[in-house]
Amino acid sequence: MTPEVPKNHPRYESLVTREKIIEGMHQKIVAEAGLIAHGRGEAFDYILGENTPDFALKQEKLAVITLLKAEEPVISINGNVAVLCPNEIVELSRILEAPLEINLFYRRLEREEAIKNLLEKAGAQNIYGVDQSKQETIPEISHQRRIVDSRGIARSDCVFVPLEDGDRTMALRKLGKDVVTVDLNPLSRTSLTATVSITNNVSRAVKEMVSFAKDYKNMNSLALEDEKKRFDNKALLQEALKFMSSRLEELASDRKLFEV
Ligand code: PTJ
Repeated sequence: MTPEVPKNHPRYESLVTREKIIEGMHQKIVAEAGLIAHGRGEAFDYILGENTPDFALKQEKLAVITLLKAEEPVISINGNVAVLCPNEIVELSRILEAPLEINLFYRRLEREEAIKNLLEKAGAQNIYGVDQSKQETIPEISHQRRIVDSRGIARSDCVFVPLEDGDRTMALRKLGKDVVTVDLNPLSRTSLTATVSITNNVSRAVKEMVSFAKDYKNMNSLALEDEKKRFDNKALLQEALKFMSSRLEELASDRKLFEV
């Protein structure tokens, strides 16, 4: 049973999100390690100011363009993402025409079922990753995530993998696939090796990507290519780290902060 979070609590949003993750774990949607992952994310989000900075909006635009230009984009879903932004990820999948595939690090049938139900409630129709007759193995990946859907990740040229572990990102890149990710830690192996890294909270990032996807969807291919040239993934990732470090410096020099 989760406690009521008082609306006037100064950290209301953060506490409500934390409760969603805990409740998700009780419902077998989120892995136990998902709680630890969430805590790590929260710490980085605190440094970010719990808002989307300009560089992240640019990363999100580059991510959406990359997914729109892909031949067979796929969105990989894990427990944390399913709980944090089910409606938004289903909408993004619809706009980008990128199927959703459940692909878990801590793979268990009951979790796959629970995530499938949650996504269906949010409006998803054809969810990959749960039909055993369509399973294929990617030998380059060393853990449970090697089992993928033959209609989805197996043949996709561009996989969106929010909140990912580094091994799979590297394996998918080695297989020649583009990888788009969201990870609040700009120094994680995932962030460093993805084709496009978004340094933002997945709850904000996916919502903003939906809005960019609506804008870009009707752009012709040449205009989209020109727009893409405005953004450089590595430079934006460097900007993310510089942003975090200068924010820490600013906070450290803010005397008022220490007068509480
Ligand atoms: O549901 P499963 O079984 O597939 O497991 C999912 C987790 C997330 C538990 C699994 O993939 C895992 O262990 O991931 P890691 O290696 O802990 O990496 C998660 C990354 O996501 C870390 O770098 C966190 O900083 C980051 N992160 C956590 N919460 C958020 C986040 N990034 C963006 N938004 C968040 N809300």
